[in-house]
Amino acid sequence: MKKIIHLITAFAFLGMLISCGNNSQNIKKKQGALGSNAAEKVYVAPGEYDEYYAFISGGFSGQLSVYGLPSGRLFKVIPVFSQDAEKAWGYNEETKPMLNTSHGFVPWDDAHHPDISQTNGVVDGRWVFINGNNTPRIAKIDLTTFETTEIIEIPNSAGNHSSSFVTENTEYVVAGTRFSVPIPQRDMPIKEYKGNFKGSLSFISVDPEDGGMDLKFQIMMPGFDYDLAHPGRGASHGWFFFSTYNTEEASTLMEVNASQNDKDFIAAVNWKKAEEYIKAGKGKMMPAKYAHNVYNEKTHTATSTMKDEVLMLDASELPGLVYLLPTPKSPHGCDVDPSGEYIVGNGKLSANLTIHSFTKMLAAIEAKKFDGEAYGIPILKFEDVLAGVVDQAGLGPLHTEFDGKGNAYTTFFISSEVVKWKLGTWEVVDRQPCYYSVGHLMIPGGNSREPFGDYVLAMNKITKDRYLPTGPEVTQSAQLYDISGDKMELLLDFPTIGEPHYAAGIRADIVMKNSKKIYKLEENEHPFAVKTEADTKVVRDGNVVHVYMTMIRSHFAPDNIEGIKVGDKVYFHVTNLEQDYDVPHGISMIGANTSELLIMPGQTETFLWEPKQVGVWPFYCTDFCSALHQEMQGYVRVSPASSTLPLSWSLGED
Ligand code: RUQ
Ligand code: CUA
Repeated sequence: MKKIIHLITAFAFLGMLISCGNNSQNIKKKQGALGSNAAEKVYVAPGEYDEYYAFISGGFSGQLSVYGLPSGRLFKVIPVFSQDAEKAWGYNEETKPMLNTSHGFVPWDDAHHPDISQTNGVVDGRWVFINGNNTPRIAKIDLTTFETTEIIEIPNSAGNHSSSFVTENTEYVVAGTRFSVPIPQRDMPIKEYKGNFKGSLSFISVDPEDGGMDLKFQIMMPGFDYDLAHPGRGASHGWFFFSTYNTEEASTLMEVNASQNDKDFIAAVNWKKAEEYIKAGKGKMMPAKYAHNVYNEKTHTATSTMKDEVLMLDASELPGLVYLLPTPKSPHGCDVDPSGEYIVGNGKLSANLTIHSFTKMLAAIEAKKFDGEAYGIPILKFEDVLAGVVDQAGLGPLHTEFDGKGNAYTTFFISSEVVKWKLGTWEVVDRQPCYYSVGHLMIPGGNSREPFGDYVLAMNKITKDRYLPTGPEVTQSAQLYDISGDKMELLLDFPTIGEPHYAAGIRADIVMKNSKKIYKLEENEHPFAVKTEADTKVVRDGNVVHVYMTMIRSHFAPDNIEGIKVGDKVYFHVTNLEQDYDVPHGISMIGANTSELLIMPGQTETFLWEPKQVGVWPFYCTDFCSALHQEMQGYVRVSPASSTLPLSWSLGED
């Protein structure tokens, strides 16, 4: 007990420490090390473009925000695991199925780690993947439309945190469970956690053509907490590394009970071996209920399919599938350098950073030099796999990124700084304070073979006095440093949406040339689309009414509707007939219990209106689309439920 109190005091002290304190010619080119001052380096003149896109997780907002670097300007907030009134995401009939899960409609999640798709180990700018922690899900955002187009739920997982990271050719998006649970879920005493709860690591394949995701297999693991992960690359392509904590397998007072072991593990998973085992029929299908939601760009509509089984490989039974690398002490970040040789484990409670060598790991495996096992999984000897140690670099290390020039950058939460150190010599070469308590950091392309090593973005948990106060809650923030020279230079603070965890960055020209401008009307296969005003109509089926409506500058067709009755369910299916870039129209209906719809050129969206009161009710365009935007309006006449007034609709008849 004495020991416990001692530890608690130590943590309280740590807590105190924390709380004090292709138009490429248009793209801004950095001024380099001789640039005169910080303001100039982040200034992107009016009409010019930023050099990089940064996709910053929204944490508990369930969203992904899109910023430009170096300016820190916000371009878009992409709803992923959220309902968003601005985009009608999760409100319109087309996107509601995207938020379906085995627990029903869940319009929220905690999104942590975006990662950009790769080809040959280099970010290719096709998709961004991001995890939902809370109700475990992985989402895919299409970077032609900057919209979420697929969400797959992860069964046998809880606190889907060591996710979502892609392999070198986006063969897989990989997701690991943070919390171990009974697999399959069942009613059992919590106190029997040890040995009975299990972890799972999920491998979701990505179709190289259309990006379609499929949960290919899961690996059943001991009941540890799987915190973060990164893929091998280069020589270590085919492996995946996961940091673990709570190798004590405690279920209560974790801050103490999961901090007992001197070393936890980095689990090295040989996924090519997993594929061999699957071919040899060593996987077992087990029942598992999870939703797979896909947005179809042709029909502009999402569908949700409930799946009922998953292929499971048991790491305890399949030799060579997983090895455990001892790593001090409750490691958080698990980062792999651009060459694929070094695996960096950031022990939150350790004074040192531990770097493992992939080559040494293979040699130790080859020589079968094991130091015992955990549930049948061999443990390698710490000394045998160790490449080096960065000694006493700071307090509370969390995450590491790489600049592609032989340097690594690690965040320290407690001492609130980014520390730059050299791969191979392990010496610290620079450090810069963060304001305050930095979590993740991001170098564009940082999780790849070829980082763009110009900037590092630190994402901070606490801002205190850095911005104008906004009541008890102040914004969280990112800080941009120039790392093109020997010394890091702080350039900019900018506020973020929600709580930023990880971010992913890419050179702008790779993405912008693919950006979609309009939806072509002739390709619109929405079942309720109408492509000319002549085809617009209103159809009654019992108390369900379908309005086939169009919008174009500056009117709706039809704009007068009569014959609607109290108690009807009225679906407005609205097609924007514009075929010009950046000419959306909106529509909103008084009393409608949804969001307004912002409809892109050539797109069809649907909202439901259930009129409760007799009267003549207006609707209008919500997006200032033309000089006569204010004239873009209409009326619906609602009669009593008993009315026999027939349906009629018109445009321009006085
Ligand atoms: S976490 S601040 Cu959710 Cu990636 Cu480390
Ligand atoms: Cu259409 Cu305003």
